[in-house]
Amino acid sequence: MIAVIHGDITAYSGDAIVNAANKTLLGGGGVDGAIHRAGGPDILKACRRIGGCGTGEAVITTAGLMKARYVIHTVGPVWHGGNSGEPYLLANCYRNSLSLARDKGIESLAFPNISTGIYGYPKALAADIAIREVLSWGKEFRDIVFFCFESDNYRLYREKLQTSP
Ligand code: AR6
Repeated sequence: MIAVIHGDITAYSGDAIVNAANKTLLGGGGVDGAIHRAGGPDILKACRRIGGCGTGEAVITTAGLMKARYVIHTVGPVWHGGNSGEPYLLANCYRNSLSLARDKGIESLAFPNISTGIYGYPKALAADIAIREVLSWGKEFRDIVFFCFESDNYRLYREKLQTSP
């Protein structure tokens, strides 16, 4: 089932939470900061051991003190106007996160609206990519949730998912 929730992704109690991280994996603002605060220092320790992550790639760690078991860290593209491979890289975030989740036997996971905060990706364009990728690669999962922190993203996902085939 694909669902849309308006709220804080750190409260998710399924198997895995996806984090919109940066290439250092050492934490930051936005959802990344919230996940590290809620999960505690074990996440940062695991991230240090991994050592970094390329744009569009995904890596997995413990979820520390959160209810979920894992955090999948993926690095979205910074929006530079759309002609620097941003759509391809954003699609890779969703695909690589789903592929890693499948390999780990994860059945339920939650995505934030990757790249649409500090990285400046236009929300409607990002939502089209996120929904397309989850609909085409997410069939094997029991639950996939789009966790929208902002009301406009929540409205966008609700509207677009109602009109998706
Ligand atoms: N739960 C769910 N979504 C959230 C939460 C939360 N607790 N907090 C923010 N969001 P952003 P990016 C939403 O900026 O654009 C970090 O510093 C937010 O409203 O977190 O991919 C990293 O370290 C927005 O819709 O991620 C990187 O340096 C969405 O999450 C950089 O930001 C993504 O916004 C990544 O930027």
